[in-house]
Amino acid sequence: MSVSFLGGLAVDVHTHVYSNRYITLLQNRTAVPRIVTRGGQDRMLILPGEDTDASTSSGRPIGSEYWDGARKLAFMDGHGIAVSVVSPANPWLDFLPAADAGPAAVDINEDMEALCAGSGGRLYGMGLLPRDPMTAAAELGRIARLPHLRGAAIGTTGAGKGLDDPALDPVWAAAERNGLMLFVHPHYGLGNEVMGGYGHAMALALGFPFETTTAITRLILGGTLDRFPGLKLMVAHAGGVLPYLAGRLDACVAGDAHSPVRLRHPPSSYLRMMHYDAIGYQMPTLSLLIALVGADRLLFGTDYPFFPPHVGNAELDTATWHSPTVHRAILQELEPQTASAILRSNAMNTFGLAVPASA
Ligand code: 5CU
Repeated sequence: MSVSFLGGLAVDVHTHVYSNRYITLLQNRTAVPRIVTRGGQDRMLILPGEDTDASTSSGRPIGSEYWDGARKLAFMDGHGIAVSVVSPANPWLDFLPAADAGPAAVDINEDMEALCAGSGGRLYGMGLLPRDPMTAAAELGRIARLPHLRGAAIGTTGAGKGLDDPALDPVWAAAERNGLMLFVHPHYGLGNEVMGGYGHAMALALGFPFETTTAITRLILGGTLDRFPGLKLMVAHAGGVLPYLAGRLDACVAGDAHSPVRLRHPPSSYLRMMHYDAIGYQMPTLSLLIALVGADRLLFGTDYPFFPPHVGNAELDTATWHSPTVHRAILQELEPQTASAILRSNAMNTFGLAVPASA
């Protein structure tokens, strides 16, 4: 990677990959989530109800950029990314019956380890988890023994009842015990009934962050971080809108005589115990997050290969992608030390990564 990039090389902590076995699962399905072939092109339909809204019913194009490690590396080279911590994207294993989800998690997490092990030090990974809490806790124990995996993605519904579900305690305990990061990421969208008609724009711009906001709020209000203060959490998309609403949340909790919540601290103070990708697309979002939680909690991310540029599949690997470009540019408005911490060193410290000399 000889070209020099504004601010230097990056570590990308929010970048997705589906394993071949996962893609096969989606191809063999007849209901959403699924992959269909239309007009000679594979299209992925994953969001709930995506097939019933005329403006989203054809899903999104999907090609090998979603599973080919060489294409991931080409994207990284083109955008000054030395190392990526790759994670499986939504909807993980939420659609599988419990009996199938455990074995599928083992296979897909082994695929992730193999992809990272063969990347010459450029890729580390996160696994995925079955929804059943005891099986998920056991899988976290296995993930901890895979040398290139650093944690797991977890959806906002947990085992199906939200992240304040006491049944999730074995999952939090296993992640905390093994020092693994749990990456909280949306999939279902909130308020879908008012998000239709404009393609994916409203569901992804608003519904996804609203979902994350609600999920993390429930996690905090349920006292999870009082019970598991060493739990490492990374919240997608700059924390949704929770940073913006944190003061109001404190006021509403303090003013609610009926709340069963007996937290040790005001809800907003738990935000400082989590990590966030810096995928906010504008400086004011990043500034607010830095002011609330500290720059040491922010990590550069891209969301690749979602939100691709409008070029043919063959040009994707050499095209300029919006997210890494805009997020790198925003960081350059910060003091250099802060920018380089968010761009790479926070991730290296948080995930225990080494940047290969060849990068
Ligand atoms: O385009 C989309 O639907 C998505 C998605 O499902 N997940 C994600 O992380 N980004 C975009």
